Amino acid sequence: MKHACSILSGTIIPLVIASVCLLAADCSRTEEQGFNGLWYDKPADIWEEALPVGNGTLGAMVYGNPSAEHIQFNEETLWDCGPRDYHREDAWRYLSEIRALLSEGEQGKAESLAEQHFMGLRAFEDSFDIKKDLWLRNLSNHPLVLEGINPQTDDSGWPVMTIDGKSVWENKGLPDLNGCVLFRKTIDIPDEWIGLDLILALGSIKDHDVTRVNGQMIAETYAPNRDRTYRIPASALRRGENVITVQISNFVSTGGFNALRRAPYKMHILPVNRDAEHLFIEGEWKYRVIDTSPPAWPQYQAEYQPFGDIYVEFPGHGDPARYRRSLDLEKAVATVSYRAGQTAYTRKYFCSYPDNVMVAEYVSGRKKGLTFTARFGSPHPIHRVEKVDDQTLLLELKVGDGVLKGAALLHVEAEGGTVEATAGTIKVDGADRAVMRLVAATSFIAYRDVSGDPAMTCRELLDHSLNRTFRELYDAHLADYRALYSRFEISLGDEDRRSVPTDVRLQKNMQVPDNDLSALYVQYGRYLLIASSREGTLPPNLQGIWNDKIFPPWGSKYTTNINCEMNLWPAEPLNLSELHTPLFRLISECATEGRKTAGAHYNANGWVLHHNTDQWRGTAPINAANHGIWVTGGAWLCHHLWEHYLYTQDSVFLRETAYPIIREAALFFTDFLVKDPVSGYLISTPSNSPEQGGLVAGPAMDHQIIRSLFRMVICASGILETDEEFASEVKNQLDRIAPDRIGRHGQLQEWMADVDDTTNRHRHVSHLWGVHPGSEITWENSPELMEAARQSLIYRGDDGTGWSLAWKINFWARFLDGNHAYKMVQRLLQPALVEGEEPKGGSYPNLFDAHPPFQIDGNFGGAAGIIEMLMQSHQGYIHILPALPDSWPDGSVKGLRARGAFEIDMAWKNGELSRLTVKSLAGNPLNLKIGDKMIAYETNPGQTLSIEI
Ligand code: FUC
Repeated sequence: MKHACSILSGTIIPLVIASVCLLAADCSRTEEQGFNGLWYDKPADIWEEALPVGNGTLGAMVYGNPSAEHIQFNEETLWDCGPRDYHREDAWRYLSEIRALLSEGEQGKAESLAEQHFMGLRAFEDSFDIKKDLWLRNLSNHPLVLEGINPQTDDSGWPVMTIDGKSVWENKGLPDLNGCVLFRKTIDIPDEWIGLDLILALGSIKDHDVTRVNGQMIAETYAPNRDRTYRIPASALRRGENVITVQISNFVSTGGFNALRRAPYKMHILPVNRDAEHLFIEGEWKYRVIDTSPPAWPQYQAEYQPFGDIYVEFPGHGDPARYRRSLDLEKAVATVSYRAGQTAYTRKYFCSYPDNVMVAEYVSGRKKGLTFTARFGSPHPIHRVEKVDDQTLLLELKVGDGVLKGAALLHVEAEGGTVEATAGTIKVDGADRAVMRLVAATSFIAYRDVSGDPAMTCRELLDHSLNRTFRELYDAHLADYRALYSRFEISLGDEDRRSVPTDVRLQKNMQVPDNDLSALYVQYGRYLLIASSREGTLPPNLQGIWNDKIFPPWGSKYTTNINCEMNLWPAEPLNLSELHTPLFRLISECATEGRKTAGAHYNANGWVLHHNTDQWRGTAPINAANHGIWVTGGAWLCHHLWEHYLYTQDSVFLRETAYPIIREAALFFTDFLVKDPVSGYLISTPSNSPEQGGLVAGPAMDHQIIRSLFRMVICASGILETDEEFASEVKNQLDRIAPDRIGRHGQLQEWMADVDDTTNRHRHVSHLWGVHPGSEITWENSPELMEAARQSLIYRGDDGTGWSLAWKINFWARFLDGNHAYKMVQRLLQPALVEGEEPKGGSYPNLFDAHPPFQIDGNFGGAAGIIEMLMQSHQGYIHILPALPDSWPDGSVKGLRARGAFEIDMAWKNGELSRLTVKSLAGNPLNLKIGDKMIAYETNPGQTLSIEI
C-alpha cells in the first residue's frame, strides 16, 4: 500500500458513492477586488510598522520615510558565540538520584540537584566570575564614577532620563547597552525627616547596583531583577538637598530600573517606621554612561543578531503629499510613493532568492529630480564602513561576544545624474532613476565551520547581480516568488475592505469584523514563510529573519517547546512543502549534536533535544532545571519529518532522510523511559510540562509525543519494509506508556497526579498536544479524552500571547467548534498597540504577531489555524469544512494540500459546500467527509476529481 498507514487506528470509513467526473483542475480564480497586500498612508515610525521583505537569507524592514528612509537589514547566519559542545559529560551520574527524588515527591531537591549538575554548559562560563569581580571593582575607581558621586559635582549638563517605572534603559534611548550607567538625582527632604533613618525603595534593578547618598555608600547588590529596598542611615542625610546616585551595571539583555514590575508601588523614599507621606522619586534622573564593555555573560545558547541599516536622506522631501506605502503579496515588492512639490517619487524594494540580493529602485517623475545620500549603519560596536569604488560602500563588522564576522556591500547606479561615493556615503545628484543593490554575508559556513570570507562572498554576489539588469533581476524574482505564492488562493469575503489602510483595518476589525483580513493573514503567513525559509537557508527563528536588537527577546532562537514547530505549521497544508526543508537540515544537525547529549546526560543511545536550540545546535538543557529539562523537543521535531511524508508521500524522503532520524529519536526513548513505581506504567522522567509545574515525572505531553513517535517508527518500518525487530520493541513499549487521564475537574490531566489548577490561565497548553498537532485524541477515537481536553482549554481561557492564541485557533478547530476558533482568530487580529494601554497579544500594525514583543510564530500558527478550520486530514480522511464559523458563510480556497497527497479547490455558500475538486497527486485512495457523509474513491496519480455536491 502506498498510502501511509494512518498513525491513528480504528476509523472505519463507510463508502458512500457520489458521482465523480474527471476534469482538469478548476482554474477559475476568486474575483479580486483591489490590492492584495498591506498598505498604509503614512511612513513607519516604529519597527513593528515597517514592512518586511526577505529571501530566506537576507531580510529587511522598510520604513518608507520620504525624507529619511531607513532600511534595517539582517543576514540570517549572524549569531553570537560560536561552535562548541553544550553537553555536560558527567551529567548522567545524577540521573537516577534526580529520578528517585522526584518519585519521592522531593521536587525542590531534585531541581536543585539538577540545577547544579544536570544543565548544559554555558559559553564564557569558566572565567566569568573572576572577570566580573575585576570589572566591577575597576568601575568603583572609574574617574567618571568618582566625579559623578561627588555631591558637589555640577550635573546640569548631564542627559536626563525619565524613569516612570515603565521600563528598562533600552526603552529610554540606550538601545542594546550592556555596561555601567550612573544615575543621579537631587532631592529635597522634609526638615522633619532629619535625624531619621529612611527607606529608599528603588524597585527591581538589573543586574548590579552601588547605591550612594551624598557620596556615602548605602548598599551594593548583585541580583538580577531583584527588588532593591535600602535603609539610609540618618547620618548620611543632610537638611535640604541630598544627592542619590545609583550606579547600575548590566551584563546581559535589558538593563536599568525596572520599577513597574512592582506596580502599583513607585520608587519612593520615606522614614523608617513612620506613617509619613512617601516622597516619590521617579521622574527625571540625570545619567552618565560609564562603561560599555562588561565581560561576556555566560550564556546557555547563542542569540540571533541584527546586521545593519541603510539610511537614505532625500533633501526637500519633508512635506510629502499622496503618500502610500505598501507590501504587494502577489509580487513580494514593498513600494513607497508620494509627491514632493510637483514631483512624483516611487521606491520599490524586493529581496531576490535566485540572485541573493536586495534591490531598491528609486524613480523620479521629473527628469533629474532624484537627489539623495545613502549611508550604512550598524548596531554592532565593532564595525567600519569604507568606500570600495565610486558607486560602492563596504560595511564590515564583528559580533562582540562571538566568532562571526560579517560584510555587506551597498552599490548604487543612477540614470541621468551623478553618483559619487565618499568614505561613508554614496551621493546621487540630479538623476531620473537609481538602482540600489545590497548583498551581505558572514563567515558562517556550517554550524561547525566559520571559516567563510564574507567580504569575498559579497564581492561575488554583487558581481553576479551587476551582470543582470534591474529588469532581469526583477523578472527572475517575480518568477521565483510566484511559483510558490500563486499555488494557493483564499477568499472569505469582505474584499471591499482592501481600500482601507491595513492598520485601520486592524483597529476596526474588533468592532466590524473584516473577513478579508483573516484571508490576508493566511496569505501574509505564506509570504513570511517564503521570505524566511527557502531551500538551502536556515529555518525561521523566533523572529523569522527580522531582528533589530543585539539582545532580542529569548535570543530570537529556536524554541522547541512550541515556537519553532509552529513556524512550519503552514508549510504543508498551504502548499509550500519545500519550505519545510530548512527545518529538516536543522533537525538532522540537532540529531548529530543530540547524540552527545543523550549519552552524556542520560547514558542513552539515540538523540535528544531539549526546549531550545540555536545556530550552533545546542541540544542540552538550558536556563533552569524547573523548565529546561524537557526531553521531547527532538521527538516533536520528528513529527515534521513524518508530516512531510504524509503530505507528499515521498518514500525516498522517508527512507533516506526522515526514518533514520525518527528511529534514532525513538531509540533514545526506548532507553530513557522508566517504570513508574506507583502506576507501573512507563514514564518520562525527569521532564516538564513546558513552563508549568517545575521538574516532574511523567508529564502528559511527553507521553503523547513519545507515543506519536513510536507509531511513526511502526508505520514507517511497515511502509519501508525494514527494521522489524526495532519496530516490535517499540510496539511493546508503546502499549505500556502511561495513558492520558481525566482528572477530578473533568480536565485532561497535565501530569500523572490529578493536580491541575483550573484557575491557571497560562499560555502553554502542552497537555493538549495529542489534540493538536498530534492526532491521538479525536472525537471519534477517544471522545471522553477529547471532552476533557476541551474542558482543560476552557479552564485555560481565551486570552494569551500571540502564539498561544494561534494554537487555540487550531485546538478549537480540532474540537470542531468553528465559532470558538473564529473568536480566537479575532483575538489574534486585535491591535497589540492601543494608546494608553499595555501592549497585548495580537497583531502589530505591520501584522507581525505580538507575543508581545514580536514573535513570528503566531503569524504562522494563525495562518495554519484558519486553514484547520476549513479542512482537516489527520484522521485518515479529508474532512471538508470541519469548523466553519457562522461569520464566514461564503468563501473559497484553491490549492490546499491534504495528507495522503491531495490538492483541494473548493467553495462554499451560505455555510454549505458548493464546489469541490480534489487532485490526487500520488494515486492514494481518497476518503472524504462532507457534513456527516463519508465518501471513498480510488484514484490514479495526477487524477482530478470533481465531486458533485
Ligand atoms: C517560551 C514561551 C514564551 C516565549 C518563549 C520564546 O518561553 O513560554 O512565551 O514564546 O518561549
